[in-house]
Amino acid sequence: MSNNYLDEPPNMTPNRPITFYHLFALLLLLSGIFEAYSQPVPPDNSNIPFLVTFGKQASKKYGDDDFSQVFFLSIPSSESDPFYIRVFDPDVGGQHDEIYGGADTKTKFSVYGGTGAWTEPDAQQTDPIGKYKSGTLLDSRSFAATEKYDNDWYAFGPLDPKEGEFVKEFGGHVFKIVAEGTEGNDGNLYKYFFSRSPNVNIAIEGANAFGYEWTFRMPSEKNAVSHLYPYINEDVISIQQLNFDWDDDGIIKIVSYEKKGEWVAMSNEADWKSSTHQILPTERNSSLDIQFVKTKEKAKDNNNVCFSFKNQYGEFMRFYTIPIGGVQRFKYNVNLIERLREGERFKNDPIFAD
Ligand SMILES: [Ca+2]
Ligand SMILES: [Ca+2]
Ligand SMILES: [Ca+2]
Repeated sequence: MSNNYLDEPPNMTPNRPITFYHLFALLLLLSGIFEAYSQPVPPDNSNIPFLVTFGKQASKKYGDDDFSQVFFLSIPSSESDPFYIRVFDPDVGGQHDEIYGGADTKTKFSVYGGTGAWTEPDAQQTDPIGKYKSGTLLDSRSFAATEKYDNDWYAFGPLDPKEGEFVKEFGGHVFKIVAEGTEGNDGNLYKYFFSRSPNVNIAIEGANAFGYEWTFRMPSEKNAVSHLYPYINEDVISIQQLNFDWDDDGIIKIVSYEKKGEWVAMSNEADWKSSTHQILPTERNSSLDIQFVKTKEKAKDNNNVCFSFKNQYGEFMRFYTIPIGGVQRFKYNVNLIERLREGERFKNDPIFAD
């Protein structure tokens, strides 16, 4: 391909045969389709290696505030084929897990569907209190340390999509999976995949997963950046972010069309920090990019952190694995000089100070 193609701006010549730009556009389209099919939790686009749930005797200094983690899966109502909830490394021992003084921890995974699974107000809170286990229990299993499921998958199911709670707002049926650290003081590190198959990961088209509070392990590499993508609907005018046990591991910042990197108040050891941030109309109907950036010289290798968001009404907000409305990027001016100036301006921006 000649350099001419690369140097020309797109869409200048009508009736042009297939060009670099067409191929590029096709590639973008295909990557978009691929994205809509991918359903691991945490998602690939988060750069979060594992979810974490500790046993209830664990110290909160290990990074889990409540020894419980809840996710929801929404499946389009047109779906009728059975599916499986696959859990990677559900055991608490051997590889991946965080063990203190012997592996004595049990984690119970429970799958709920039916009326109230999501619509029960307690299910949309972030603490494991009240009727948060609402709905119909469809399947449940406890795991301790076991070689059989160490560094390997366990599959709940087959599940019938119609057994989820029908929610008109989502155009589909919603399932809930609760992970509880019922015994012990160790950390269970695990991942989910919502799959067509019990034995391999085959994504369910159009499905999406979300949680209100994510407790997760940061990558161990220095300068690593992890992401969460809270959806900002048209009613949001301000958000309150809450984070627990960040352990002074670097910077947590909000990136959006309007925010190049607005720092949030950051927690240290076993405490919560929160801060409130304004949302502009241009930041609505799509997802913010919350970046967790490891900046320290001595990177921590086992930092677990919890994160959640409230809107101005005090309602917890959903972080989807496939960001709704796409992920916002800061809107640089198109003019290169302006863009460079903006980069300069924001470099020294104090942004948010606690
Ligand atoms: Ca393990
Ligand atoms: Ca232990
Ligand atoms: Ca931590």
